[in-house]
Amino acid sequence: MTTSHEVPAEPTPFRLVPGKTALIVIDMQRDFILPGGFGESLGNDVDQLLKVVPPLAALIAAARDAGIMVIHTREGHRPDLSDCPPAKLNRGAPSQRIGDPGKYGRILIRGEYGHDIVDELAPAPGEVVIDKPGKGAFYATELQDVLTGAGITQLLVTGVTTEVCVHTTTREANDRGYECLVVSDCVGSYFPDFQRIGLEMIKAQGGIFGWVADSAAVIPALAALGTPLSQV
Ligand code: C5J
Repeated sequence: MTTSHEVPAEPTPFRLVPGKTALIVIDMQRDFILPGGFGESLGNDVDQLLKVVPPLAALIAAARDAGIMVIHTREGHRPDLSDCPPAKLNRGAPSQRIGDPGKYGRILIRGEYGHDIVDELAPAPGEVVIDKPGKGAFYATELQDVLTGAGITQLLVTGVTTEVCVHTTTREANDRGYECLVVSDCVGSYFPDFQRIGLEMIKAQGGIFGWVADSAAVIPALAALGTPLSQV
């Protein structure tokens, strides 16, 4: 077992700070991920997102074992759509818009089956679940208060989709002063090109808004968080 808190990340190693790190799991919702759901109805290849589930389940388990805070987010809206601006609502194919009936209930509506997180990644009792009406996890949510209250300064960022909600959240977290390590095999895009370029954009220019490493690099460092610093 490694005894280093340091993740071999790009563009530079990323040192986990005990007690300061949280894992954020963005929008691993049935509407985006499951076959026959909203994402697939838009013509997307959901296999690109489904393949994120096993490594992410392993990362979440490692975070829980290490005592790391795990935060989940869900993109969605009130049943009356009062928190969904027309600019967002009136987009996409008619009859497949937010609030319309889909295979897993009304699309991206809070309380519907499709809005909730896939069974394999279900939040554990006591874990924070942030309901967000936008792409970013800070907009119109309590996320900043949660992180401040817990003394968090670093985020391990995971979830879907890489170029949309993962990017929006990571960019804003970076602006708010958080060090963000995006876990490459635990984020997913429907589009392989966007996945590749999305990850490159994060770590370009000396890590313009974060670091990137895969879960095989992160999990040993998480395990080491349970090791006294004197042995690291
Ligand atoms: C999108 C998301 N892609 N969670 N949402 O609309 O990235």
